[in-house]
This record gives sequence, structure tokens and C-alpha cells, in this order.
Amino acid sequence: MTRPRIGITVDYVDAKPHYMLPWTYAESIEKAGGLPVMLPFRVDTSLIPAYLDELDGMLLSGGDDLDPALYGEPWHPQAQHLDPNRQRFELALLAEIERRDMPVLGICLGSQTMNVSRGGSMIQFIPDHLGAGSFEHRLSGDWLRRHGVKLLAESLYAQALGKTDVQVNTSHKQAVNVVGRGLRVIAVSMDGLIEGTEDPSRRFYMGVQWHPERQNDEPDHLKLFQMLVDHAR
Ligand SMILES: [Mn+2]
Repeated sequence: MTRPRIGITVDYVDAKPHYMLPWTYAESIEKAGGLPVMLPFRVDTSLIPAYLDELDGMLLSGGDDLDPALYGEPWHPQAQHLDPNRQRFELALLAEIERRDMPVLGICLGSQTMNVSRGGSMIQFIPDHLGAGSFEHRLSGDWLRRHGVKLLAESLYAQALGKTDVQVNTSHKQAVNVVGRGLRVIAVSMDGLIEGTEDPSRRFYMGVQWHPERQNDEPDHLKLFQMLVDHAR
């Protein structure tokens, strides 16, 4: 069977002129039956339609923090500023994905870009929001740190899994604050943070705040990539 071609946005190495991508993103797409293809972002945005002509779906990977000027706030002191080149490319890419109604899965930064591009905003620093003694959602060298999320029963993900409880890893300091236009919340952490959204009016437009690519040996997490690949088919 032909493998749907799934583009993957890439990250960069700080202070070096290098692209970077943890290989688990491409591995997850391959395991799910797709053909992973990495996309450079330091190209003119006029090339985006030509790239998407060659692809059937998109995976927006993780990275640093969006410029909060996009939703009218100053930078939080703990922010890691996203390379403006990557931000510019991915916002233009997402606009063209939306124009084509191409299936898209956003992970971490990817899910945040989807929310902010729809006029939503972010909690910039979760520890400030939840307060002292709260659960730590940031990665601290332990990829096995997990917490429960409750899924919306009507969501594509819950329907595909046949259940509404999933254990997810957690490696983020931001979470959705104001939900973007047309999106609905599909996953909420046990301490009340929004951990996933989707646009039910689209073929497949879903973002998650955790990192399923790091747990792609588990059916619950590989399922997200299988859903992307199946919708791209
Ligand atoms: Mn979390």
C-alpha cells in the first residue's frame, strides 16, 4: 500500500546554522505507515505551496516559545524565544495547510502555533499559573514523568481509542489559555490544564501538548500518528 507523505517541521541548534529534529518524529510517522519528509524553514514562504503539493499531511514538531506579541503580551522572563524565521515559516505553512484543509497534527509548539494562529493565547509559564507546590509539567530529564488526561468523549482521539483516560508524558511550560476560533478542548490534565485541541469542522486538525513521539512503542500514543496518516491517505 502506498505510504502517505507526511511533512515534518524541523527545529534548530542554538547558536549554530544547523537544522535539528529528534528522530522519534520521523520514526513515529514510519511506524504509523506514512513516509516521513523533513521540511526546512529557512526558505522563502513563497515556496510553501510547492512543498505542500508534494505532501499528503503535516506534522508540526516541538520547539521554543512563540512570540507572545502574537496575542498581545510581553515575553515572560522564563521564555525561550523561538527563532523568528521558524515562527514566520510555520505560521505561513499553517495558513496554507488550512487553505487546503490538509490533515495536520501539532505537537507541543505545533499545537501552540495552531491555537495562536486562530487568535488564541497561551499561559506562558505554568508554574506561575498553578502556584507553589503544584505538579511540575516541565521535563526535568525524566522522560517517564506522566500524568493523566481526560479526553472529550466525542473527540476523534477518544473515538479512535475507545476510552477517555490516557497517561501522557509532560515536557512543557506553556498551555492553552484562550482557546482559538473553531477549536474545542479535547484533553485536560488532572490539574485542569488544556492539553489538546481539535477543529471538528476540519478533516483532521489536532494538537497535543505532550510528546507522543517519545512513547511511540505504546499503542495509545502511536494512535495519534496513525490517525494523521489515515486521514492523509
Ligand atoms: Mn502536562
